[in-house]
Amino acid sequence: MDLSETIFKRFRERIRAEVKHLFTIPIIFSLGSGGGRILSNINVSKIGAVKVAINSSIRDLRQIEERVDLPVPCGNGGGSGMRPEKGREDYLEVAESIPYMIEKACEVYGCEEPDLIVTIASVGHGFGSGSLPEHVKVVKENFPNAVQLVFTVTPFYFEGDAPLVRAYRSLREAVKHTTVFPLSNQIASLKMSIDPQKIRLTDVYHVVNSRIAEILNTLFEALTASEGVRMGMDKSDLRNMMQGEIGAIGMARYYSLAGITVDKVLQDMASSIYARLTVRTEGAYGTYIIDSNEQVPLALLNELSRQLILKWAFRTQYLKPLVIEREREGVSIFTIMTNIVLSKQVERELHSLIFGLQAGEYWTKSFASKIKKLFFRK
Ligand SMILES: Nc1nc2c(ncn2[C@@H]2O[C@H](COP(=O)(O)OP(=O)(O)OP(=O)(O)O)[C@@H](O)[C@H]2O)c(=O)[nH]1
Ligand SMILES: [Mg+2]
Repeated sequence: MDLSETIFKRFRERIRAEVKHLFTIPIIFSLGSGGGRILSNINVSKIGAVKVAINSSIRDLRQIEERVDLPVPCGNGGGSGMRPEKGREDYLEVAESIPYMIEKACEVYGCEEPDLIVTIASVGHGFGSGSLPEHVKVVKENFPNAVQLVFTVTPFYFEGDAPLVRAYRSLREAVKHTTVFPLSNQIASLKMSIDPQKIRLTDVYHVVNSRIAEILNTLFEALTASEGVRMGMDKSDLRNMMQGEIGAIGMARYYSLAGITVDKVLQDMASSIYARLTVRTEGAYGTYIIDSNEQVPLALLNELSRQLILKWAFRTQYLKPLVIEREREGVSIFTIMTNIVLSKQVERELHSLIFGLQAGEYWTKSFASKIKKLFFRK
């Protein structure tokens, strides 16, 4: 064994000994019917989280009750009728019990306090849209030290302009309290090459839900790794990175790292980001996670960092990768980017709506002015 290898080995062992940080995710909430269906696909057998589905529709809760731990009905049980104000009222009936649920989940999980509190909401109709801003506020006020990871599915364009306006109105309020990761149904279906106008809606939902659940399951698995952490990330690193209104997460998965180029990784990560992003001129905050069944070569880390800075406008300030090497199937690589402005995202989405960048995306000018008023009023 030559000298540099010995030093490298010692270095590796030292990093390993120092890193104890893996995040606790004791609870995952869902808000709304779509949110509940995605939550029902989340696999918590390894991460140990309690799944809590909150909704004003008892019928929709029944559909998933076997695949969540706690269905929480509210309102009159018949849905919030596409009225966000009603959704908000319905949620406020149970809002007080949210901190208790989180504490109980911590007890079950065996942690003092949560590192991460996850929420998956579907916005565009009544309950999800109305409850989201209240929910993120309650969580933030009661658990100021926890990092909130909030995912929201947004409507397909064919649903009409009202759901989109409701969705963005809800997001606009929610981002005052925390960074939100939007997952657009429209963009997801386009990037997965499914045409929502040709295939039955339930099938489209099914495909989109499975894909989103796959991304989240793999992400949670990495964030809760209990071994093999070669280069760690702390709760404060994660918190620092959650900047600005909007964030995005991209994932690439391979059987092995052999023959994988960084260009390919970036391409694959970009194709799994279901939002139209415009990074602020000051750049994006973010980092990446590699959860691998083989040793990760330094060259890959070097090149990935370099390209994210060069091509994705990442600032280096919070760029602290999480590198995990352990027995598992394949390699998963994620990027988490934040510090994106909601109005910029809407602007880009509007652009493709109005000018029809993709078939089936054409929309009217009156809709544009409606949604523009939401964001671009001086
Ligand atoms: N990906 C995905 N999106 C869904 C699903 N169900 C609904 N959505 C989307 O989520 C948005 C909100 O719909 P719901 O979740 O049904 O609404 P809700 O919050 O239950 O609202 P109310 O029923 O009016 O109280 C819609 O615009 C749909 O496009 C689903 O199973 N998967
Ligand atoms: Mg509903």
